[in-house]
Amino acid sequence: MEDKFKTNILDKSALKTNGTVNYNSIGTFLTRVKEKNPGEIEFYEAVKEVIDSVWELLERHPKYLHSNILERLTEPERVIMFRVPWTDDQGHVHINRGYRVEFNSAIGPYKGGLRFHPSVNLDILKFLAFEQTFKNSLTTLPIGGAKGGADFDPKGKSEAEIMRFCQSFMTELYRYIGPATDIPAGDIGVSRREIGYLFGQYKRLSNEFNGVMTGKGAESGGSLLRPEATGYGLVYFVNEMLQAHNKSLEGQTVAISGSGNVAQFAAEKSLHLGGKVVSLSDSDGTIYDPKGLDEEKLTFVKHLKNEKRGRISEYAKKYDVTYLENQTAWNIPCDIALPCATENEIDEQDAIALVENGCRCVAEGANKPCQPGAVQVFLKNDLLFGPGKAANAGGVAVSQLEMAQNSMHTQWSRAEVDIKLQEIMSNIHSKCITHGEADRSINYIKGANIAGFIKVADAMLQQGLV
Ligand code: NDP
Ligand code: 2IT
Repeated sequence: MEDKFKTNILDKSALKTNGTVNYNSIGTFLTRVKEKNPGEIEFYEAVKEVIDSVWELLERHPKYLHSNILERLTEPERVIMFRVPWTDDQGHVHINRGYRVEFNSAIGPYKGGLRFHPSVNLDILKFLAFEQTFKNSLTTLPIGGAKGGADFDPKGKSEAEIMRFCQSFMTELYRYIGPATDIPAGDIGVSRREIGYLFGQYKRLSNEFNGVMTGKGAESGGSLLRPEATGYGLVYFVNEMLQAHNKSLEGQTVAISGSGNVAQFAAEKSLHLGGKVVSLSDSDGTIYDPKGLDEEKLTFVKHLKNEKRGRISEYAKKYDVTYLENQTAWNIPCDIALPCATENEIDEQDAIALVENGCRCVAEGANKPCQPGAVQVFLKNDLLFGPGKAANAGGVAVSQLEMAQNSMHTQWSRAEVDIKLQEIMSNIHSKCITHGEADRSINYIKGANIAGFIKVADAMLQQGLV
């Protein structure tokens, strides 16, 4: 049976079986993705990266092509779009657009964050939900992939406005989610504060206190170490990559972008492991502190960003260091770069600058912060490159640990969660090596994509055409 299909694929003609059309080359498949999702550039790039990695595997295992698993995997199971009306403190009416992209539930209930940012649109959320599907698979935990959010800008809003927006958003979303169906969490612009308001409204509407959301405050059933998990996990992953190449973080200079949840705790764990963190940023600019952050400076950043909701330029004023207005961190000399702000923040020129300034390791705390051209520069120059779906998976992994604790009505200690997080990041690293080992080096992108793909695809085959 397999041989027959293999012959058909090599015939270079579209393979027709039972009315389904499969694809005889990456090119024809990707053209079809482009045509079906016009203008969705971010989604297309995310799909292309995965397909480039897994195509060889598909050719060796025609069962995937025969069952048209690629087309099934690139079509979200469900997309929900809805109106979010709310009033500001002056009584003016505003309308935002809310979304939940429930991408794939083959290995578990839909799971992924909510993003509140003016740039949110369907393309970005489909890309993030697609990535999330493979990331969640890589964690080895039973969670499917989703993403959601709204084109709402939390900046400059009062506490009451944030609460009213969250309540209105959840008043629509609550009917589609549940602890065994879809479990949202935070992302850009959605932190413990917003999760609290969203969860409160869900509880009120459903009359159930359950594990429908993760990233809750510890008093509301949140897991200890969830706030730290993405940043800590990122640095644990970097440590694994360095150790596999007989290196360590001790004494290394680390450039970090962003100053939100992921960046803060990536900086904290880098400090714990002996790194020198020289930069942080926000959408207005970057601070360059050649002496490096310490615990006191980091406490200042957390207060500035999480309580005061100020700008990172205030760090430069307080500690009398360089502020690079409207500039990124990628011209700063460093050994390790950790982009932790948003997608596409490192382009090809930035990548060349990083390499020329001595950077040897890049790991993505954000989702796809490195543009495809930048990734090529890193690979050509033999840098260690940790793709987001592996390197930043610690956040969603601890979210799943929060679900587990909620369903058992218990709370694990910080130390217990930390040990599990380290084990998970180490397992993800091992999977990347298993599937990404090449002649002299490890292609972590290929390793992560193949490992993530196999589990989801096999589960889909087991469950039939649904
Ligand atoms: P936060 O909202 O806490 O912080 C985001 C940071 O990135 C802020 O410093 C923000 O600056 C900056 N930023 C956001 N958008 C832009 C932009 N368009 N241009 C420049 N800077 C920008 O978000 P998180 O730290 O939670 O998320 C950061 C990244 O990590 C995202 O890519 C997210 O998808 C990813 N991620 C998050 C996880 C989590 O658990 N939170 C898990 C895995 C990945 P400003 O305040 O000026 O907007
Ligand atoms: O991109 C991500 O992995 C997240 N924003 C975390 C998702 C989650 O469900 O914890």
